[in-house]
Amino acid sequence: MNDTANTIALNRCDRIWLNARLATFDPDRAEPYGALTGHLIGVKDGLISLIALQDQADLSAFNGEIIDAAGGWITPGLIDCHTHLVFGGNRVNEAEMRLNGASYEEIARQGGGILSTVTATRAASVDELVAMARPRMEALIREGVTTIEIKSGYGLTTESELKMLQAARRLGEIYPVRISTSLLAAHALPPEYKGRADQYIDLVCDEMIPAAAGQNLADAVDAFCETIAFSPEQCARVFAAANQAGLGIKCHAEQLSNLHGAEMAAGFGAWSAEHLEYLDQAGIDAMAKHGTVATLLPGAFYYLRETQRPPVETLRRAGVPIAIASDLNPGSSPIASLQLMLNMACTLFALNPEEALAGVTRHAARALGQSDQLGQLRVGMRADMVLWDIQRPAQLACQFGTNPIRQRIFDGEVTFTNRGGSTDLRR
Ligand code: DI6
Ligand code: FE
Repeated sequence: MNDTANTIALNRCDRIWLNARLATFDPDRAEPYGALTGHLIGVKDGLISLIALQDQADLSAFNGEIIDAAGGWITPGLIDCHTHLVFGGNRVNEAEMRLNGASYEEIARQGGGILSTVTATRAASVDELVAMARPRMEALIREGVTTIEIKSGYGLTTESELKMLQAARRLGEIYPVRISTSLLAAHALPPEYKGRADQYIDLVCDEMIPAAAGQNLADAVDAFCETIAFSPEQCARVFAAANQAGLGIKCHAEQLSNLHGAEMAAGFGAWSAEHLEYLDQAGIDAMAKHGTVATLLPGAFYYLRETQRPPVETLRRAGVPIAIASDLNPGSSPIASLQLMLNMACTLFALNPEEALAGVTRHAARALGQSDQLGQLRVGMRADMVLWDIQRPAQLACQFGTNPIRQRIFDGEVTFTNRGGSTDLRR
């Protein structure tokens, strides 16, 4: 990787950034944030092709594009590794009920909650779902998010679950963003299966998972392991089917109670277990053993006014990688901001800024099974990056609301700049 003095070959780049500071999040670099100063970064064919000392580079012979970062920081593109960004309708009425005293579980038991979004989602076409999702997608793109995981789970029939995944894939065609999709058919029991949860799980395993895998609509399978959703045994059947279909595994676990869902999911080699407020030591040990990422979702904790915090210190001590995501959804986290989550992860869950940022870069990539190509500034990885007007990386977690993004870079191309230019965010 290191060339000799003054002979660094820039011909392996078609675009370079000079005068940047790099927060690489490369674990092989000792500095906090994997920070590098005095280095240029170059891209070619959508990949990071060079990271090298700037004063050893011969710029005179370079005929690609040169961008002056003017002392700004470049980080990997942000990754929101847990969202329910595609859905019909909204639940502002229920939010108002909760603000007047009703609980999330009470509303769910009355047929509201997830099921009211199911009704609205079933009634929508793919085009309508895409149209409704666009403002949420654009908000994340403006913040420097370059990869977004999107779950189904508001259709709960084969046809409407696939429709949600089609809408998610379509968003990835419209916008310069990488979409990772998860089939979350085991999110809630559809009303037509009332009292027959095991039969619904049969449908998920025998029909939905093979269909989603066969049409390449899902990258992973998720399940909501909770008293108001599905038991660990039912979720285990779903994950066995996911394994058989060759899909990744993710699990909503220990959000409202401890059913030992994370331990069960880790045993299936899950990429991640998510929420985890009620996670216990056995769950942590299993996640550490199997390399399962702990995805923490401070937006849902905040919005539901939870008081039980996830066991961050114990996760840390066990060496479980911690990711942070928005959980963007209409009920428990109607918040289209990953930058706000960086702050909440620190203020509510006591992560430090470096951990929070690793949680939306390197560890988020791992929670999507893509740690080999996303989430770090490293030669050979995808050139998804953000150039920020900040003095130090911690600013991204310690301030909120000013969005200090200067350039969003996707596949090596500058796709958004807040210094004028087009406001159309599409490809
Ligand atoms: N846990 C959550 O926080 C979301 N889904 C889940 O399993 C909530 C989804 C919703 O309320 O619509
Ligand atoms: Fe969720």
